[in-house]
Amino acid sequence: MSLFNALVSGVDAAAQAVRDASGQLVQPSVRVGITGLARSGKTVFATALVHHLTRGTSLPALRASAEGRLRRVNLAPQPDDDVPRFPIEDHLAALLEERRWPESTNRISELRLLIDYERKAGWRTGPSTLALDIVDYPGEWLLDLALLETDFPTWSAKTLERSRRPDRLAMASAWHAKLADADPLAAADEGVVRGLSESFKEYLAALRAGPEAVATTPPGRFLMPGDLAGSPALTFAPLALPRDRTTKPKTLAALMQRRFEAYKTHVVRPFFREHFQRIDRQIVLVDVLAAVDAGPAALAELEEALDSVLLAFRTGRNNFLSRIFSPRADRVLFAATKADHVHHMQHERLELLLRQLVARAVARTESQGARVGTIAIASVRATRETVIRDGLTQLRAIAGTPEAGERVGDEVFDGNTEAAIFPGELPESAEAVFAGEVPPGSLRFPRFRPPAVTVDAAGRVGRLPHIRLDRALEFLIGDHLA
Ligand SMILES: Nc1nc2c(ncn2[C@@H]2O[C@H](COP(=O)(O)OP(=O)(O)OP(=O)(O)O)[C@@H](O)[C@H]2O)c(=O)[nH]1
Ligand SMILES: [Mg+2]
Repeated sequence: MSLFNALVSGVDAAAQAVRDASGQLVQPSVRVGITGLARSGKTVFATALVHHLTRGTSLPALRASAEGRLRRVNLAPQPDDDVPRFPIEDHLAALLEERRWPESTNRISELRLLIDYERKAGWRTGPSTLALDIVDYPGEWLLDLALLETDFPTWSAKTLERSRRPDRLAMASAWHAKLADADPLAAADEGVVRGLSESFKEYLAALRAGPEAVATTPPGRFLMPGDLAGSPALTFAPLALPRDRTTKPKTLAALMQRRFEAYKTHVVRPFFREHFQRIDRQIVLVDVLAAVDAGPAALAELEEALDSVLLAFRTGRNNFLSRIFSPRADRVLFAATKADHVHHMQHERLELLLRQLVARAVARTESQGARVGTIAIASVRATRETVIRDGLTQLRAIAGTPEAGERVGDEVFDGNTEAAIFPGELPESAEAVFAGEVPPGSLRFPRFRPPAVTVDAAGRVGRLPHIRLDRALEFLIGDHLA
């Protein structure tokens, strides 16, 4: 590094474009990770973010926007050639032209935006450019971190034990039956391995579709394989091992153990090293409403999953994990999504529920030096507020177009009719849910279609409404635009 560069980067490495030793322009950049469990709203969040930044929407809570310092935001080629691109055009077309939500995704993807902005008045005023890299990846992958500290016999025993819980027995019965037929000490047979693995995956899928609604049983890639579907590293399953846990060479147990280790080496570690470790700012999206609606078991499962997610951000204290990677994310924002399903008078409660769910995990993460925030948002607001009169009482309700096939009470919607719906009152605390004080069916959160956007006489397409997306952005990148 030349003296000039050393001086420049020493003065303000983050805000100045500097040249590295080879004369290449080093662009200031910030990498924002967008994660959450399946269907939590990652893709919609990323799409809405790009939509508003590139369209120059006024975003009052994002200071650079409020102060009129955002000049222009453009898509740019992403920095990593080996990561799929976030298909922003398809997602925008779905929302704006077809009025439907983007397709579900099961792999990591990335997109780069170049934000031209004016620095704040002061000694380093003037135009600048920030590269904003957004990375959308399944939160289930973070749950795999715990596997790194586990060996095959321990993982097998724990996974089996959990599958024998009374509420899970029915879902696991087909897999348990296959397991009873398999002798761990018999010669390894690929057919048996595949059969067990398939059956185990069906159990995992049933868990996710079941009343608990969230899948927190690793391996995270079994239901979210990305490009690895069918590879040997994803073809294994727990075994009922003998008490002394012996695994002789060439046995079924030895092969399963080898695959389990391959999964850790070829799938889990590379993800943490090559992707997670490089994230500067992280947003974790949480569908609190769905979990509250699904009941105590789902909420407890969600709480546990969020705790595991945060484990990934506090490896500093864990000697074993910190040798493998050290995360650099210094801000983590937990966001309760789909807040447009309830009236704004309920938003405070929604955020409070989220805060209670992540409380334990947050305290530990903050002690690691990262700033943690919580917020209730709607990336795309699909409803508006209204009042339903019920005799003399007025109920604070929302109105939107429920998706075709959604039902509320006896009514089944056709996907084109608008309806006013009283979603019910959120409980005051997570404890109330755990105590069973929220009767099943007392909340109504049908899925709504995205809002219809206006098209003016000149053919210009209007903007997607949102709730507090700008506040989330300020938390995530506001300081980089100062
Ligand atoms: N009303 C409303 N619904 C939303 C919002 N964001 C997401 N949804 C709903 O949640 C579903 C899932 O959103 P996605 O963004 O696809 O979620 P994801 O986390 O990317 O899901 P996977 O890719 O399947 O893991 C959507 O299809 C919508 O039905 C929102 O802001 N408001
Ligand atoms: Mg997605």
